[in-house]
Amino acid sequence: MTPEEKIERIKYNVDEVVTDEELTELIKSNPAPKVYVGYEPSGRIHMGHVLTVNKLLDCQKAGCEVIVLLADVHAYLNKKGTFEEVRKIADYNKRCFIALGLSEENTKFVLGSDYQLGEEYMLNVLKMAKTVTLNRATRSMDEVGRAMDNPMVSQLVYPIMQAIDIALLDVDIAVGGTDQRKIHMLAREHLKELGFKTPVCIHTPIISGFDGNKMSSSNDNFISVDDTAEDVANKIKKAYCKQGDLEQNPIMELFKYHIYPRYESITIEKPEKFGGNVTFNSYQELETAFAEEKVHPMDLKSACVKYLNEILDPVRAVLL
Ligand code: TYR
Repeated sequence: MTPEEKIERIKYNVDEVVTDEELTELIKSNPAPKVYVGYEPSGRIHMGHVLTVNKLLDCQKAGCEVIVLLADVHAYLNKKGTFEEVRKIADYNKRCFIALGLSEENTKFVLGSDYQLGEEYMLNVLKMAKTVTLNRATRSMDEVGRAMDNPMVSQLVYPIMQAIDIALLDVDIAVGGTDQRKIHMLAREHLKELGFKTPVCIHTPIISGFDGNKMSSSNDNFISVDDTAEDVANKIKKAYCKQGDLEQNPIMELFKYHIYPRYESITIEKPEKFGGNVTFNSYQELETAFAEEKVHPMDLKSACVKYLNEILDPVRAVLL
C-alpha cells in the first residue's frame, strides 16, 4: 500500500482525525505506527465495540502494530464491578476480539492491572494530576463515566490514567468512539506538558441501538456478538427504522459500519411481483434508494438479519 492508500484505509468510516496533518506525517515517516483501543471489560461485546475492532483491523491492514488494552482497572474505577469480576470478564473479551479477527499473532493484548499498578506508571499519573483541574477531569468523563451527577474521585483519576496509558504503551494513534474525545484532548495537551509525544486521535461514530438511542451496554439496546441468530432476527424486527428516514436509523447504520465493510455489494430480496431482487454496489447507492423510499424497511431488515448472521456465525462458533 502507498502512504495515501494507508491513510484512506485508516480514515474510512471515521468521524474525526485529530489531526489530519499529523496522521499524514506519521504514516509517511513510520511504516509501523502503534495504534491502540482500550476497552472496559464488558459482559456483552456489542456492535458498538465491533466498530472500533473494525478500525483496528483497517489499521492492521495499513501496516500498524495493534494493541488492545483490556482496561480492568478503569472499569473498576468507573463502578463497573469488583476487581475480581472485571478481570474475569477481560478474559472473555479477549476471546471475543480474537474471534472477530484480531489474531493473537498480530495483536498485542495488554491487561491494565498488569502494568498500571507499578511505580513508574503511578508516578506519572500523580505528575499529570498536578496539571489537570478537577473541572477539566470531570468534564472529560461526561460521556464515559457512570453516574456522573455524583462522581467519585476514582472517576477523575480515570482520564488521567487513560492519558498515561497512551504514553507508557508508546501509542502513536489512539482510537476510540467519539465519546472518548474529551479524554483524548486532555491527553494530547497534558502529555505534551509532561514531555511525552502527542498521539494522533481517531474517533469512530457512536452507533444507534435498536431503540434509536446510543448503542451501549447500559442502555440494553444492542446486538451482541454472542446473540443467537434468533436473537438477532428478533432485535432487528423490532428496531426503529422509518421509511425513507436516515436520522438515527440503526438498520442503515449496521449496513454502513458493519455490512458494507465486509461485502462488495449487497442484495435486497423481494418477490418478483414486487419488482424482484435489487443489488446495491455501495452503501451510497443503498442510502440514496432508501431515502427515495425505493427500499421498504421490511425488506431492508430481512437483508440486515441475513448479512449480520453471516458475519456473526463464525464468531459465535468460536465463542460457544
Ligand atoms: N475509556 C474507555 C471506555 O470508555 C476505556 C479505556 C480505558 C480506553 C483506558 C483507553 C484506556 O487507556 O470504554
